[in-house]
Amino acid sequence: MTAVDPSRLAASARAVLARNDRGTWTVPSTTLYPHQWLWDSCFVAIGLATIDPGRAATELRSLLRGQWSNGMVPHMVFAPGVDDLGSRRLWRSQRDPRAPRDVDTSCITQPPVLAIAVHAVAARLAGAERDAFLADVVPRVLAYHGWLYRERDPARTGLVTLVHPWECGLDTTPPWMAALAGAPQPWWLRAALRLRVARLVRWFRRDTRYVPAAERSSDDDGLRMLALARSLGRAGYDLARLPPGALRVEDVAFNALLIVANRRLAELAGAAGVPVDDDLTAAMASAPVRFEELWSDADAAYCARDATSGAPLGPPTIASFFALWAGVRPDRQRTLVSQLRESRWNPAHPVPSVAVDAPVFDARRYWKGPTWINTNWIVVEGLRAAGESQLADRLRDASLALVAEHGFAEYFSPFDGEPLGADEFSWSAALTLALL
Ligand code: 2M8
Repeated sequence: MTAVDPSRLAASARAVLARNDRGTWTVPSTTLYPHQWLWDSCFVAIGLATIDPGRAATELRSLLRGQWSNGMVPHMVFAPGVDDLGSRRLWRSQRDPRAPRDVDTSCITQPPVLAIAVHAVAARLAGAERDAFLADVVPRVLAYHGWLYRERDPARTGLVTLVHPWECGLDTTPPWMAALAGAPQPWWLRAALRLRVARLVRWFRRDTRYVPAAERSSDDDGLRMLALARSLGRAGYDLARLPPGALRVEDVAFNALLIVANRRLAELAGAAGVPVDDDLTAAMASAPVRFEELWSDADAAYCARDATSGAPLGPPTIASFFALWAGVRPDRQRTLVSQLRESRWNPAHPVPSVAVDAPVFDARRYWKGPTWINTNWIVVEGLRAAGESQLADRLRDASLALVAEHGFAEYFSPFDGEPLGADEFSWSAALTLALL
């Protein structure tokens, strides 16, 4: 393992964040991702909190300028003047009266790490600056969690339902892609896939201009995701108005992070003196209990579930380990911890996003196998919460050695550490600061 020089590594991480800084918010990558993304900005704020908490607070405030009047925090806030496929033209948020008037946003959300980030930033602020930050932001985060439970868990199951793979953050993760391929498709999409014209989409793709196609989502997956975004628009992005066969998923990563975020939010609300209403309090209390329903005995893992049929969506992925942070049944916790020591989850550069022996594993393709720094950071937090500090330290050290040797790539081959996707990637740099 490469020896890590902490001050050198921190200096390079800061340089990446400075380069990607757009004043009040940070792009994930100057080439591939020129807009603001929800969980990227949260990870950036968590890292920045360790060196410049004032700027970290600004990052979160600027993210919230995209919040809708119903409380939804969109997964993207668009930079003015950048128009690419899959961005503002796809969503056209201005047509929706709930969207903000002064910025364009997407119309779906992303993993709710906002309360976790607000908590991390508030812990580094003091006095009047902290009070003002909490007074401004906490009511808006409460509105966000209120929206998640009101509109995405109308049956009050304690589990939030997602309607698009982009909402889960691990976009092309195998369980979602399998579910998407099996969901009803419009006739034109079926024809396009059969005639293999999806390849033509490559001409319009921004990502493959910067990154080899073998490291990104396949053209078919990409086209299905674009088509799904379009069809959500026809239902007004409203879960209740989706047609019967539409994709509805109780996602593991999202719901695990929501449990952690709920806890942080309850603490923040207490500190800010803002009451939490009864509905939200009840939802927060039932979430950890209902989360256990996502355990699949057959897979010995927490798996996403089809919200309509209740069927588990395999194969298990890195998301199963996010449950360590949420806090789960002790026997299941022990199973997860021992799996992290098995070779299929513990190649030279752990933790792969899919176990290396899974038939769908692909070492270089996006969320189908590579190791990511944000998921490692989440697993480190989970291991610490589970009292597994030795294993947490080992994974932290392995993650730091990976970026020290191979740079702040978007993701890495779990076998040889080859940097993949975008380089100079913001959350890899920011979470390096957090891990340091
Ligand atoms: C990836 O997602 C975007 C769409 O939202 C894309 O593929 O263009 C994902 O890795 C997502 O988790 C991340 O937030 C985003 C920006 O880094 O890129």
